[in-house]
Amino acid sequence: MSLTLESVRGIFLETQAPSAIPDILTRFQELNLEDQLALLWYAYTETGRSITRAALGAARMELAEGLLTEIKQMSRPDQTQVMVDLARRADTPFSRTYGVFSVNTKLGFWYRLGELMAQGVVAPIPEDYKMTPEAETLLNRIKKLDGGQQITVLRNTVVDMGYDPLKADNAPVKELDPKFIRPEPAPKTKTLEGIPEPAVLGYFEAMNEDRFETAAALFAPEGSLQPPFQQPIVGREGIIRYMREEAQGLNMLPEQGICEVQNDGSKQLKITGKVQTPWFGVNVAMNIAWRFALNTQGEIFFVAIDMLASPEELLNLRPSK
Ligand code: 45D
Repeated sequence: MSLTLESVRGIFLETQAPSAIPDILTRFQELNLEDQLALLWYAYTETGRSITRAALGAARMELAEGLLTEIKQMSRPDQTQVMVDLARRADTPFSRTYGVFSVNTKLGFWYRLGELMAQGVVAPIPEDYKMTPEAETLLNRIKKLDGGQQITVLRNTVVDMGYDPLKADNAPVKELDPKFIRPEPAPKTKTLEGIPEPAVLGYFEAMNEDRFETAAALFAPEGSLQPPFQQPIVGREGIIRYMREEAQGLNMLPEQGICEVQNDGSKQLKITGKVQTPWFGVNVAMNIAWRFALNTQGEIFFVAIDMLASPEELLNLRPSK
């Protein structure tokens, strides 16, 4: 029997609790725009996760500088309007420029803007701003998440902002942006007990060095990668493009795993561990599971990357009988 995407997407899924993040993101979109910005601001400033300076240097901010200069010269109401336009994905010149930035440049832009708001150079969220009860409830839910999930909420909302005419047509990710430079080398991938699979170990090793072609070559030609809360990306080319955009500078720290050989000789593995983003470095560890299906040639036919709800889940490798 040959592997199909449908047959492998659900492997080990019963060992994981559903994540709260998709629902939080849906409810966030239902808030009014002022609430959206205020809630993110409080989630960003009050959760006390600090961005590392090294990451900002690595993000190469030339592209964002233009917009930051422009925004500094505006009146306060216009500054607020620009932020609202970004949040509502309005088709304005400003939102279009932002919309085609890479993920890392978008994050860097908001990071600098946040600094300018804190300094009073750019209009802050008014001190007496009162969020609606819906926004309050959502903020409290976000505060209860662990650090890795909190920054995921921030990231996903920021990435969604702005107007991208290409995205509307489902065009592939563009490669306009400079490379995000890894601030420091990743820790060496250690061997994983009970996981002798070269494709899996090679995957972590290559990802930790940003060698995405090498990582993608470990996939079957029809292989796919399913990022957290997203549909699978099928084929090596698409996987490479995705990784260039989303995986630069990540530290992958797999800790444990299991490997189950199927009757047809294919394999299913679940590996759990931590992932660090260069933005927060060692300050935030994301608890992650990789669910791999390898074909009989030992190639990666499928890997899902899941954000776990709690550190306890790192040890849930087998379904409870
Ligand atoms: O004024 O194996 C606000 C893959 C609003 C690849 C703001 C992966 C208002 C394969 C916006 C709040 C990639 C899938 C200001 C693995 C306001 C693979 C500012 C997984 C000022 C493992 C907000 C990788 C700011 C993962 C500055 C899971 C917010 C990576 C900044 C996850 C937020 C990375 C930042 C994450 C968030 C990075 C910098 C979650 C960064 C998050």
